[in-house]
Amino acid sequence: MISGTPDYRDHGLDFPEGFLFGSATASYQIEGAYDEDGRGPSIWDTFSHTPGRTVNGDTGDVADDHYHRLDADLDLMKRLGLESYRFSIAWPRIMPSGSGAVNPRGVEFYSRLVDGLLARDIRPIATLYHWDLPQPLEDAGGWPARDTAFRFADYAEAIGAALGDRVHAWTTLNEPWCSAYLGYGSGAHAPGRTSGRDALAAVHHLNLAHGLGLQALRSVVSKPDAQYSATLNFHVLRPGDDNADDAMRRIDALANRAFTGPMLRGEYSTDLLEDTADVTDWQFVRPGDLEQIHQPIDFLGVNYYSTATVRTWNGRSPRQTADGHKDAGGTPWPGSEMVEFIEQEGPYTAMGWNIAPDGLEELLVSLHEQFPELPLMVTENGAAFDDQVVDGAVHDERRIDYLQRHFTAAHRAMQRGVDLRGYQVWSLLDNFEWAYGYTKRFGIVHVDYETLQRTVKDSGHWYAELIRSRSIPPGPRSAR
Ligand code: IFM
Repeated sequence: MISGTPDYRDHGLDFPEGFLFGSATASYQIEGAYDEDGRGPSIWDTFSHTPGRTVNGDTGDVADDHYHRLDADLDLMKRLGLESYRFSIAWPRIMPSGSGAVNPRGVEFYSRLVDGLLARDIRPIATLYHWDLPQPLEDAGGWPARDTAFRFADYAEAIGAALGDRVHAWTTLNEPWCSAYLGYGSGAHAPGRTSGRDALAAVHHLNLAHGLGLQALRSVVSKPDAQYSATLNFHVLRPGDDNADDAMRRIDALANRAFTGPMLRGEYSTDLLEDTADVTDWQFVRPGDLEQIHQPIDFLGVNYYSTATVRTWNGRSPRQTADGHKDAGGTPWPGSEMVEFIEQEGPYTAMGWNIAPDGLEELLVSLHEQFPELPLMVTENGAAFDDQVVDGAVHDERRIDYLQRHFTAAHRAMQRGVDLRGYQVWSLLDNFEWAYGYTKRFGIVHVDYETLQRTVKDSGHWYAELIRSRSIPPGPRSAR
């Protein structure tokens, strides 16, 4: 065993029984079959079909064709030894117009998926919303409209009733930060709107949807030990200069506490309301909403990729959006446009994101300190690199190195008392990376977009060994 390395390249560290090793995907990113079996259009269909919105005009029409290759993909998961699979359910397959009648063929697909997982002894972790809002609901106002939260609860009840006897864990929302601020603030994501006020209204209605959705699920799910959660993408902040305290506080309020506050404490923090007072008066928060949102959960899902370094804009250098996301004209930071995201020290992944495993350890420990009773799960972590298939193999050493270092970070957090229940690597398959189309490969399994052939990358084999041994194997740069 090698432990305590300064670069997080430990190996031989054991994970306890019950810790769930899995992998994650999302519906629009892998399924394809965008107009089959009664599926209605989502905001991502509209957005990706709008010229100029995605790199190369890529769409999710076919994606990985997972919809038609379900059994083979399930067998692949089994070969890797996955203990859990985190997938998302496409709301427009279940309720094609966003509300009203349930589409039995859509339900049937996810029912087969869940049964296929259970038959292979893989625990299903189902996310209800990973960004594919039915287009008719966007036409009626989208997430800035209060009604969308109530339609989400109806959808949660319908799918909860159908799958609630079998799903191990439910997640209401994936990364509502992206849905609200990239979808309605910067416009880099669907539906591509650029209004700070709408972005903040979306924040609140996503929070409300979480609370209403949890209650709806709990009213119909029959599996007695089913678990409930939400998944957030936290911004782990670093100071960009000696006067960065205010910049860090502002981004922490908008990105992190705007969701943990109402979901886990039943409040919006005063500084968030003050920072955004010129953008909105928050009158969309109605009496009783915070009680509806503040529902118990069994674990908090944590998505982590990199850190962000901020300072108050000094007017000298070009402004950047957070996380390298393309800025489509608006801001993802309503009321805090004076905060500048500055370039961080490398190395970087193909997304241009810095690799910082210490940020994961710090985040997990910090969440544990803030919410000591709340178990955590890493629901996404992984990296994009420009992988090539050579003689039938993909030697993605940099991804193995990335994963080894982040599993080490997770293990260190557990040694420091964090109740971490599992780790879902993003992603099982290369897939549609939103506005970047198919140009960024996150999979531990390579997908050839011409033939749709799957090739397990070296990182997939390395991860299979980690799961088999329940211990971090050496990586390409480990000290031996
Ligand atoms: O691909 C996305 C995923 O949909 C949400 N979390 C981040 C991933 C990488 O950008």
